Amino acid sequence: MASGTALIYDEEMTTHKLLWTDPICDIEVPERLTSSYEQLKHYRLLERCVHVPAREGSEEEILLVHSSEHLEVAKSTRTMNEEELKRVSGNYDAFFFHPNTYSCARLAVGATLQLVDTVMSGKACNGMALVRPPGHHSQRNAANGFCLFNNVAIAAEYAKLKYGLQRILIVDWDVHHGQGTQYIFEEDPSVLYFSWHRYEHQEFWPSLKESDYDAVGLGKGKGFNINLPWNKVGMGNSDYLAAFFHVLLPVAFEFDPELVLVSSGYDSGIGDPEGQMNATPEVFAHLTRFLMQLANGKLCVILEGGYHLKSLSESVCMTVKTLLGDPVPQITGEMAPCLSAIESIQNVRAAHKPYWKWLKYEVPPIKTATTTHSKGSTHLLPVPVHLVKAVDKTEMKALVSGFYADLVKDDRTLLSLGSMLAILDKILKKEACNGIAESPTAAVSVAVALGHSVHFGLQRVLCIFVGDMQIMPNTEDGKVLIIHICEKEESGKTSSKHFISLNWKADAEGNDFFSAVLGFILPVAYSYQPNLTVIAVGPNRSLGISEISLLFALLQGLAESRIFAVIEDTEINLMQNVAKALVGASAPHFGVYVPPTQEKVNKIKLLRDQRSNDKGGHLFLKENALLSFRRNRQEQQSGSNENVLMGLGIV
Ligand code: X5A
Ligand code: ZN
Repeated sequence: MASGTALIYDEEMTTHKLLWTDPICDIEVPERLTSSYEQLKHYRLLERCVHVPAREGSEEEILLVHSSEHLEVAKSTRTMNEEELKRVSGNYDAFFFHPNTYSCARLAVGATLQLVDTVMSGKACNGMALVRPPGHHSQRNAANGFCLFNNVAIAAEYAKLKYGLQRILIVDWDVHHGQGTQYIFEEDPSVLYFSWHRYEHQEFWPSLKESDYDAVGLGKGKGFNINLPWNKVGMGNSDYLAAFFHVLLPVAFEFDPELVLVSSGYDSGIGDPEGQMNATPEVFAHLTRFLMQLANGKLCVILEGGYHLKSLSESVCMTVKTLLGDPVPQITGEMAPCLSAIESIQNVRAAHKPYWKWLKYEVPPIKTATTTHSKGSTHLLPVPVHLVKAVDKTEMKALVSGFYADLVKDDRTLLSLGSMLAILDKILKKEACNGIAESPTAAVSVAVALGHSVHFGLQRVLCIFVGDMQIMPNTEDGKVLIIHICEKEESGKTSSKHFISLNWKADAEGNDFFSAVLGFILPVAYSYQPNLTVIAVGPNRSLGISEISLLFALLQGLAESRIFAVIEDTEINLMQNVAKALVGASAPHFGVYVPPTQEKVNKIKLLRDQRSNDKGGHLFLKENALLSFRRNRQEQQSGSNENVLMGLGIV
């Protein structure tokens, strides 16, 4: 069993530098190498590594990946003057030549191959190469994004050839998409390429369609190219860990590589001017530690980007320290990935589900979602909830104009519909388990929500209205069941198969509502088997806060706990209690159970009878069933377990 960590570095690679002004390229400086190296020295990590000299990669090795034209152009720059260098550089997107560039690039290739040899021969079990220029943007026939030769891609081809490897994993945690590496291995199932990258819906460099999650590889290589685009800046430790847990690691373990190469850019770390991300240096210790579990520990880390010298050098140290086997530092901060990250993760998982068995399990959704605007009362919620960005006004106008234009009377309504739909979408896509929306007009919001849910494809939506509400006519026939709980008898509206009017005014203690919930609402709900439960609370509600919380608490057994709350004219107290019930923080407290009045018992009985006539299967207890249950309960006191089960209808 091999041991030791190799470190490969050659000061010569600091001689490649920008000779003119170019605001795009001026961050790729020689100090990136020297400051990383100095920091390794400072932490006394250097002296613990096995030092392996760099060498120049041969032309033959470079030709494993690149065209001879590309090699010749690069070679020809050795003798050029500044003006000529500038002209050739201008042929590429974000690259600069220096008379020493060619030689440095050959050293970068050779250093990478030395690392592969050291690890493959067992002289060390893992290691890192500090190289410049970087490689992952470089393509068969072109320099690109500070890269001349694709060091890591050459190393993969070299390892396949020299050691007969059949499965190599490349993990590209640089913040940019290594499109060069993707192109080289697109059709190659023996190299699994994973890259996460700042993308912002194709706004961020290199702004390619093929950097998105749906680029999964081509031909035989289908499933072996994994892109995880970050559509927001500010991704942090938890987003990176979630990406490893839910995308990279399941696939990597299933792939079972014989060697792991890391395109190790640290521009994905905090402080980097390119990445604008928030991950701290410690996260790289964790990422490294995870990858050490693959390929019998054969892990080669090769430097790519990283432009904040302090962040870069600290992250390099975290990586090397972990390669050496030191304990990994604790990760601090919020441990839940952000919604945008979850969205990207879910998209890439969906795109790769056909190719990887281990992606088949479901990713747990976030618990409760709500939006930021809508009067800004969310900070008063007593429990952690996820904030969703509302759909913006123009987007919203376009969306509602199709179906619901007639419902939208003013801007405030439009705005609240925007928040409402953003939350509902998370629930429909199973990215959030449940959510709360505030609305100035709950009836309108609910009408839109129901339409939207049915449009999305839900077959059964249970909707419980509490309070006075002008319930919009429901045109989604059969797909929505409405229970309206209100104080006043509704004239002209009779209960039907899909509409139930339940007049109920809770007594002072409120706990006679139990009998309505247990005796009617839950049985109806369970026999309906909704895919989503919507609970809307409007004005003049006849139920108190604890009765409403009870509804939320007890309806979580349905629709995979998917509950959407729409609350009109926020009463912060109500919001707080609903939020508590949704995150499962606490159940409402009731005093002593008071049986309902005869009038209420009759009311429930009447509704039940109506329902029973309508529908075949139901969960109402018939009088005799109730009797037999009671009898068994009495017998149970004599201590027979079987009778308990019988009482519960299990045997
Ligand atoms: C290796 C690397 C970034 C190029 C950015 C060009 N390249 N705007 O991080
Ligand atoms: Zn980069």
